[in-house]
Amino acid sequence: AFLENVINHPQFRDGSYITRFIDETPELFHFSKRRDRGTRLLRYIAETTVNGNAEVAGRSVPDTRQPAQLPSPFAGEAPVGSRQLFQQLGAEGFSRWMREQKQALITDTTMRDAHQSLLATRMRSRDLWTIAPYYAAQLPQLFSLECWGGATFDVAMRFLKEDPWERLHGLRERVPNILFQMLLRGANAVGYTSYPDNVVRYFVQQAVAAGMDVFRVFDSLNWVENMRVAMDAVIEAGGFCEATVCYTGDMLAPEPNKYDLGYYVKMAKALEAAGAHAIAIKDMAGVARPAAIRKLVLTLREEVGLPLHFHTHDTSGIAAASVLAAVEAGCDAVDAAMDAMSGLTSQPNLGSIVAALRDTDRDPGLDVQALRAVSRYWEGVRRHYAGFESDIRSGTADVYRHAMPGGQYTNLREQARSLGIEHRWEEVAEAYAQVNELFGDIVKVTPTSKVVGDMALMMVTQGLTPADVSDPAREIAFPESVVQLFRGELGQPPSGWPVELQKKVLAGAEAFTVRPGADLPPADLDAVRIEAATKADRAISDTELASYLMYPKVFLDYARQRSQYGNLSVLPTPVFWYGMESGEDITLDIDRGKSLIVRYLTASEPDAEGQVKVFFELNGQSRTVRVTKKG
Ligand code: 3PY
Ligand code: ZN
Repeated sequence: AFLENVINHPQFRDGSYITRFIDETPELFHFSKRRDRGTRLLRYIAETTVNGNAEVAGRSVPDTRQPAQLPSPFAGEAPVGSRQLFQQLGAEGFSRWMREQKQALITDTTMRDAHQSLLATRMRSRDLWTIAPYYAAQLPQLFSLECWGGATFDVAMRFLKEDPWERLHGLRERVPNILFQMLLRGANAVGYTSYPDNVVRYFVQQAVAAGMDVFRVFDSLNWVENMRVAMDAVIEAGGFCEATVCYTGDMLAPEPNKYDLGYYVKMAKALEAAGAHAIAIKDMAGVARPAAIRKLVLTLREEVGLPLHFHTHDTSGIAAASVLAAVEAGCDAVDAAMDAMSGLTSQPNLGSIVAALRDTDRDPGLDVQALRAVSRYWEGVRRHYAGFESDIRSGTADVYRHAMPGGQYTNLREQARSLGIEHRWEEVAEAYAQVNELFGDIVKVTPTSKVVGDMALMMVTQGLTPADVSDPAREIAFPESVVQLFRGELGQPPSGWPVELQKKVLAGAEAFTVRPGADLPPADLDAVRIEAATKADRAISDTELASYLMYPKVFLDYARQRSQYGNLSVLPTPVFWYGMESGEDITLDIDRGKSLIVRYLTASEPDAEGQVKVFFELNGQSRTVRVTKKG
């Protein structure tokens, strides 16, 4: 349509001023482009209204489409916060400040771990962007917002059809003053596999350039060797390197135990020596009992000179006791989730932790009213994701036995359901604990936790006991992820793999003991960019190259949908998942100062070919979209 407009224009036909024509008549171009965007969005809405979004098929439907309630508007600029302090002091100065200051510093995990753990990571960018300016204006005392990394990167593209980098840019624009924090899986970056060193470096550089500040770097086997490349990349790119000790097992167990106090102290010292700016204690399952964390924090405060940041999950129902014990013992920063997104497999309750610390010498100094208003917003947002809520209603002491990470628990339950064994969940949880023992008692966090989960599901579905698995005479087709783990593709546990089981799993194949990145040839980034551009049939930006390096297929699928439908992050969440209701109006802000008003009228019955006509008004003009009815 644009080309037709151009070709038929008299100034174009007489052959003059071709470029001036384009320059002087931008409204023609804009009109056409906007209409094109409108058309593509209408196509998505029509298809979803008629056929639904496969990602919510068979799931519970929210009982409301009401927008979440925003706090009252505010005026003025965002007050100075942790980010300006970081920029002023530099990473090392900021690290000293963190350790010397008195308040309990609070990280809000709502925008990353909380929805990863409660809602299968499905929170859309739009819902994060909408509340972001309120954080900047009213909660500038927060230490950081954990808002990126972990599973969010993959899920954004795979299920939400969004660009994770646009999410980050959009947040940064709206929150200039509070540190942003991400979870980086060391050599696994934001994926489930080992990447070449230069890919990890490139990813980190792009993240810093896009506005990420604090990188919580961990290794899924607590192998410091495997963390160095990512840590160095963060430090070199100017980020704040929060190197992580993953907490597992029971540090206070009376019997000999490889995850004892000495183990953690040694690891924390190694991370300090490797250049970390802070140490995170990452209790991904929520098994660090209050007495254990107290002792660990007291000891680490003595043994290392870096600030400490405690992270846990509330799967047990009592994790706030551990957070308060950590704070009492002098832990510098702690993680929590906004009330409406807290509890169960998520982080403990931020508002309640703040209330519990009020008027103590560690009072976090947050505005209670602002917390309440922001939490009310999240409560409304959460309703739109009812389809992704899991069926757990209470905390469970069972977690002390199986030690599943909070971010995995609901996911594995979902996998069990899809295999038809959800009613045997207790067996799955028990098998998970048994697999851990078979594997030599390892750290279980993404991606090793996924391997343990795969094996546990296989044991339950095939009725295998630990004795069957170990028995050299019994043939077992191990999941591919287990073979890769025992080959050393995710790295090495401190005392190696159990020898007999490794022999059986590898069936003669060779294992390696060097860190995986040492053996992976560097990616030829220019060549990969050309490959991605060829496959996507368009130019690839620097950040898109980083996405493609992490998830080539997922990125290409996303890119295809993006060209088909345009930028879907402009759609309200109920519309994205469920389409529109007859007579409903929505306003889509497609660009600064440019919006589309969409009204859905009705849809015809399918004709003989299954074609449905879907009738809309777009900015008051009738539009019809034809959709093939599925099923
Ligand atoms: C992740 O890697 O996504 C995690 O949340 C680990 O706890
Ligand atoms: Zn977590």
